[in-house]
Amino acid sequence: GHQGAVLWFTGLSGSGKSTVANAVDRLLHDKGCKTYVLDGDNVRHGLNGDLGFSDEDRVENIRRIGEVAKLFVDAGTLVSTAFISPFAADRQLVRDLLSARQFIEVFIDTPLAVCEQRDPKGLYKKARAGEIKHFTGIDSAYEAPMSPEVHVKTAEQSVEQCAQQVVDYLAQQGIL
Ligand code: GGZ
Repeated sequence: GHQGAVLWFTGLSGSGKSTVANAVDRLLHDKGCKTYVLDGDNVRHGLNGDLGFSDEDRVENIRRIGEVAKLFVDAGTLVSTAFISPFAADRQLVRDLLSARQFIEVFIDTPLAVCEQRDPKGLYKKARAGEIKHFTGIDSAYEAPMSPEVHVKTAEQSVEQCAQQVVDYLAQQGIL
């Protein structure tokens, strides 16, 4: 058996949060864990469909996601959240909702230059052209975690290696 916890992925757009979170989810599911992934696809269209990308809306986005993640933890699930969550204070608020072992901050540390080169949706190009305002890393801040539980460098390892690094941490902590 395992205990409920949040794997809180944070990083720039295009850093690989969702990709690594989904790879971790697959590994955990294969071990028989109860898992779930919260990301833009299932949260920003529905629950948070009323929110945009102003500072205020991002704060509210993360607050609601934190509360939902806590419900999953209460249900004994290993829930992975994949949102930029650019502000340290907002991530701290979520951390404070949970016990120390229940909140695992996973910093997907991919240099801006690499994210911009990947630009899977062409959003950086649009942000540079001024067609998207308040884009994280361009004209909106990203506050990197000071002491994440897991520090993943996607530019230096494969997706599978990144995912395994997260699973190894959970095993080390006795969560699995
Ligand atoms: C950042 C934006 C923006 C702006 C739209 N800034 O690469 P993506 O497309 O799939 O990931 C980004 C996603 C960010 O949503 P989050 O809910 O993770 O953000 S936050 O935690 O800051 O609330 C990007 C797209 O939405 N996107 N406009 N201005 N990303």
